[in-house]
Amino acid sequence: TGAEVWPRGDATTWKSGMRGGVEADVGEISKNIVHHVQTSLARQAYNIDDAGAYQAVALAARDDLIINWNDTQMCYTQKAPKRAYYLSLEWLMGRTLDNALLNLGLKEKFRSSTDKLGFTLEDLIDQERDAGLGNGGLGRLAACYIDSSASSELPVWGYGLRYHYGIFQQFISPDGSQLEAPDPWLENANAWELPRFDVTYDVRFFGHAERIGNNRAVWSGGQEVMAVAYDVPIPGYETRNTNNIRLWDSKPKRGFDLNSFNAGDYERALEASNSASQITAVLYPNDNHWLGKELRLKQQYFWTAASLADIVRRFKNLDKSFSEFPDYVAIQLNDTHPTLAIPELMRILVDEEEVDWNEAWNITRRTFAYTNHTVLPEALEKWPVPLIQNLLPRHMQIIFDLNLTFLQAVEKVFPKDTERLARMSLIQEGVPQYVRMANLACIGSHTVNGVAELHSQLVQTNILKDFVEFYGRDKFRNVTNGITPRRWLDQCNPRLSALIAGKLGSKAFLKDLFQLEGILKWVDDADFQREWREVKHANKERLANYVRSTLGSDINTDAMFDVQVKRIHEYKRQTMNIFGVIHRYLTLKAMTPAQRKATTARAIFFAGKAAPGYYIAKLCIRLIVNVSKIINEDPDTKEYLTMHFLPDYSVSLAEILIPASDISQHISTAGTEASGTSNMKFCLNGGLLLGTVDGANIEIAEEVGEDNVFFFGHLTPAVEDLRHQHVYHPVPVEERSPALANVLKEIQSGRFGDPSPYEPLLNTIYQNDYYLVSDDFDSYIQANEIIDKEYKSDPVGWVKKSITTSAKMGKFSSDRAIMNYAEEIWNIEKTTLD
Ligand code: B1H
Repeated sequence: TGAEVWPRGDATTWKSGMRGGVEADVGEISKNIVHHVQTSLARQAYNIDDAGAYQAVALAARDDLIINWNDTQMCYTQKAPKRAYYLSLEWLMGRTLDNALLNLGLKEKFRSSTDKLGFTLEDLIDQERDAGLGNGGLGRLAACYIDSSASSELPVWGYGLRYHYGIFQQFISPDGSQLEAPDPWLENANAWELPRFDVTYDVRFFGHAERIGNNRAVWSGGQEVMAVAYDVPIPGYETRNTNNIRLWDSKPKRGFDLNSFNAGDYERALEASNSASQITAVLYPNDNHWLGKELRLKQQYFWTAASLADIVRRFKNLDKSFSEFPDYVAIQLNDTHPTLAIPELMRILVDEEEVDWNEAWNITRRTFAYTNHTVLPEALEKWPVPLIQNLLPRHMQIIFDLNLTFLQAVEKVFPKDTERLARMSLIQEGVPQYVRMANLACIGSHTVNGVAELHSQLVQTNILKDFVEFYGRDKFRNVTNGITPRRWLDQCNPRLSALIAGKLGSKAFLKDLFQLEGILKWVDDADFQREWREVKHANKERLANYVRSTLGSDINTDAMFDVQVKRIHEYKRQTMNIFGVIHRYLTLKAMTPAQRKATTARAIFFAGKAAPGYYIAKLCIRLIVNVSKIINEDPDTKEYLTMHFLPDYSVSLAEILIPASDISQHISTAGTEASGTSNMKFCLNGGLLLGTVDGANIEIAEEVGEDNVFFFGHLTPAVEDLRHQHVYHPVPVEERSPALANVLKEIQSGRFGDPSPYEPLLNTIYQNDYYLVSDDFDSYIQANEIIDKEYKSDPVGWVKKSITTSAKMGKFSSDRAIMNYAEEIWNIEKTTLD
């Protein structure tokens, strides 16, 4: 067939129907909303409620996103710049409407329009369900990065899975335990995704791989599953550039198991169909913990295979030789979860495209880069060889072949160093053997980075030390994490954003966060200090209202708001916080009423989910809830101390909690929290940081000044020694920290209800206390005493610290982080829509 001529038919007719840009006129916006009510929703003015109006407004905003999305993709196709692809198994997006309107620059116009139609924009925004396709920091980081990539006009696409069930919903049972319920977030219509039923790939599982010489093989048999693309448009702030997250949904292949079907064995046919749909059914709810489930491995391969097929197809449209692949494609591996992309690209190049093995390996290694997010040993992925062999026989061959050549190369540099070879091997020997995904990700990438300075150092000196010695230091980098100031300042804290904009004259700081420093000019200005405090107070009222309407509890908004919100994990030490609260309670109880009056009132908030299988973490929640029941009801102390566990922590709840905090806690055992990103969010919103010398806390202190953070606890180099002591020269808790021993005894006395359920939790401290709660407890209490004193006796000093902290957070914008990746790792350039 000859070249087709576009458009088909009459060009003028086409043109007259097309919109050139976004709707910028309030009247047009209203017309479009009403149009969606009438047609897309098949409803009418007299029967539309908030939920319906939200849908119509979302569809109207989506129209604008789609127009920008189309123009952006057209521009990327025409200019053919090098593109980066961010492969993440988690995308913790939260809500979209508010962000879409902000980034489109249409928020005020939509507000006028919904006002006219009789709805309050904030109420409609509140109708949206969170997209909870992630567990915690790793998934939220991906969401911040894709926002920053669009805002910075960088050609970046994300790839992920379209889980039908996101992170579980958390409830608290009457006895204080966490209960989990599924999160069927797609049960309401989702305006933010565009199904692409024409973009599909077949993904093979099982079968056999037959070598055909020249390092090639043919993989056949087994079963095939179809991947269907769903596109999620990602608008940039103050630019028409709109990037994309492509999420894959699994479906049975058309004509799957036709034999059983024809034979009337519908059950068998259905079984095959179910096992295909199962792949993208649910997000695994583990954070910082590896779980060796076959279905999880299937998810990983399904997603990497579909994504690579898509990327390779796009590259082939450029009509270039594969040797140029890395000049057009950069792929970032968000942790080791997508590491199968490395043998998959080898398979595509060698088996399907007939590229020579060594050339294919060069191409592969110039294409990938790997971000490590954790040094916790239990989080490092290791898949049993028999599992991979069975599910992905060709990939197992490729991994073994790669390993052989790799170890031969190591042997050349370090002859006869068998221990080193054993450590560096892609295969951990034993029965069964395991594939070490971090080693594979490392050798298949040109660059490996950690997510904060300290963490990047630990990666280089601990888990990948041998690889640094082999490859040299240049391959290993740091890119400190960041957060998007659009969501984490302007959207979640409109009052503060407006106050700052009033002083600086514009909202340009949302694009260049370093400009926040400009407010330091007013740090000593009494009026500005008062306004700053009023904003904080209003945000505390907003949180108090939320707590009143959800838990029914009253909160004293003059109390210091102390917040620890994050996944519940032993290394994050929520246990230390709750033990500290009990210590505070016991201290208050021992005081006279007059003494109590002199103390600093605190309202303490916890929120976070525990992995459903993480027994100790779940006990921690139970303890927090049950202690709060006693403390909050105690007439002696409740004026000075209350504590609340807010169920079902989510991005949307974080948006209420973070702006309301006076102090937030980031108290991981030194060397365990790779970065942390909520620490950045709290500080950006003027909350001070109570933390250990860990992760990004260290860099926050460097930026805002050590005087403006509250540090405590042992440093990373001491941790190993202390752990050694706990095992080999144990000292009883009573001696390590009498205060902590007293707290534990009070729990065991039954003061906070039946103590027997908590025994395993308390034993983690009594026994080897791996996370060093007892070693850090006293300095933790001291740091809290300093905080109490400063907050009460020096309110001006406090507000100055708050202003300074926020002002100095420029470095932690994800715009800075994404530019680091773009310039130093991906070698991609800004590609602006003309
Ligand atoms: C982080 C994870 C993680 N690090 C395995 N590692 C998972 C590991 O489902 N899994 O198997 C899920 C998540 N998540 C976090 O990444 C770090 O703990 C934070 O410190 C860091 O800020 C965040 C983003 O880099």
